[in-house]
Amino acid sequence: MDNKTKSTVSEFFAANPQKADKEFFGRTSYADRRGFLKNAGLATMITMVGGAIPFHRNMPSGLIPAAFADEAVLVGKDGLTLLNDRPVNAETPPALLDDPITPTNRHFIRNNGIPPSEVNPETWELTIDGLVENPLTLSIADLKKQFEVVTRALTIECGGNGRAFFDPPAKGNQWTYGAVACSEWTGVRLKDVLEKAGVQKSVVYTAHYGADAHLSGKQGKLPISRGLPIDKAMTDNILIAFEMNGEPLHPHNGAPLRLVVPGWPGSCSQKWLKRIQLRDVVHDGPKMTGTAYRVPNRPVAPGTKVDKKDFVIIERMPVKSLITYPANNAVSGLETEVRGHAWSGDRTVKKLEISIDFGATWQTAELDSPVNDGAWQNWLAKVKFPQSGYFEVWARATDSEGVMQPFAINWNPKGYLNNTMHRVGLNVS
Ligand SMILES: Nc1nc2c(c(=O)[nH]1)N[C@H]1C(S)=C(S)[C@@H](COP(=O)(O)O)O[C@H]1N2
Ligand SMILES: [Mo]
Repeated sequence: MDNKTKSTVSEFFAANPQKADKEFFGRTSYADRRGFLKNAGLATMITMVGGAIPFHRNMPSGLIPAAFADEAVLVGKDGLTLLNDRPVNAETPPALLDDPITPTNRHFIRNNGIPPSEVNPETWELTIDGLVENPLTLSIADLKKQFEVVTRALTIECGGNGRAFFDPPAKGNQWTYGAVACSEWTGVRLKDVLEKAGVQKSVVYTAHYGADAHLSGKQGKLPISRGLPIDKAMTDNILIAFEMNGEPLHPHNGAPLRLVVPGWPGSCSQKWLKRIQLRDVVHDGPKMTGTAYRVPNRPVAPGTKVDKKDFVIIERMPVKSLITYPANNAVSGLETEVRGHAWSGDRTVKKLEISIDFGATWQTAELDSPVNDGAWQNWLAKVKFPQSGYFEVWARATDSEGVMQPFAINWNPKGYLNNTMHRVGLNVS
């Protein structure tokens, strides 16, 4: 299923309505779907179409309202591009990421398996075990009661964001720009919870387990289980989150509980979080080993075959920026505002520059400080074009260590960490 071309939701529903129902609405059978439509689902559908649906009882299973037939519609999401339907993977066009804080309906979705279909926040439990003094089993109410609840804007970017531009291509979801977001997360600090459990001296790594199912349907087989070096896990801005933008998490973004690890590959931020185990060896769960979320230990020429033993685990994400206004291919006047975001994992961005002459000259944009550690930074520039015609706006960020975004891709076999400059084409008149 990986690496397939984009499909529209209507094609997806036409090909296999039952499956589409399950993927989109979390229900399998026709009967369930009808139940779904009569209750919460109907309300959602009504919101989506903007009015009551008098004949809703007659709607066949798998029917996506014609009003949306050609758009990628995921309930509670708006305007995302569907890259894969099994598992659901969807990215956000840059122009829809313009808000300083990403609304939930614009937060991308990266699933490795099938999300749990029945989640009950009241009975959900998180276990902390392995090499701890006191293993803990905590409900969400316990988390809220026993630990300080904090709200922070935190950036999550998928390690494979930008993979679509690799040449030779790399297998996997063909993310362009939009596997990144900065929502406001509410939860408790991972560090506080681990401290309460009592981290034993021998611990070197965490292991995270979620409740999603493997695509094969095999019981007990996990789609993904990643972890963090214990020093990273004990830093301040990693959250065990139960709210996103002031509301319960979206089902595809990990409801009812997830980790949020800003600045490191999104895969560290386990969704549908059930268990954190502390280990005295580097975690070896699915997608921790082999070449998953790893890059060669040295720069390699495009197309190079690299021995597995020469791959290292990706830690912080590199410096990067996005232009969120204007949209690519927009029509612009001779003067326009240009804006976007910039980030660099575990660092801050100190400078953002834009060019309208293919990189010959650069102008410095106004760059905000992050609202808190782990949040992306918003930037803004006023641009004057000398005449009408086709122009490109390029943006490049430089981080607190003086590292700047490159023009060319730092190619690697699995298509990770593409932080090349973002460009948008404009028709100026
Ligand atoms: N349980 C679980 N957690 C997961 C994943 C997953 O498939 N299952 N995908 C990971 C990856 S690869 C990324 S990039 C982020 C994406 O978070 P989002 O879907 O909320 O945008 O979730 C991570 N957490
Ligand atoms: Mo990811």
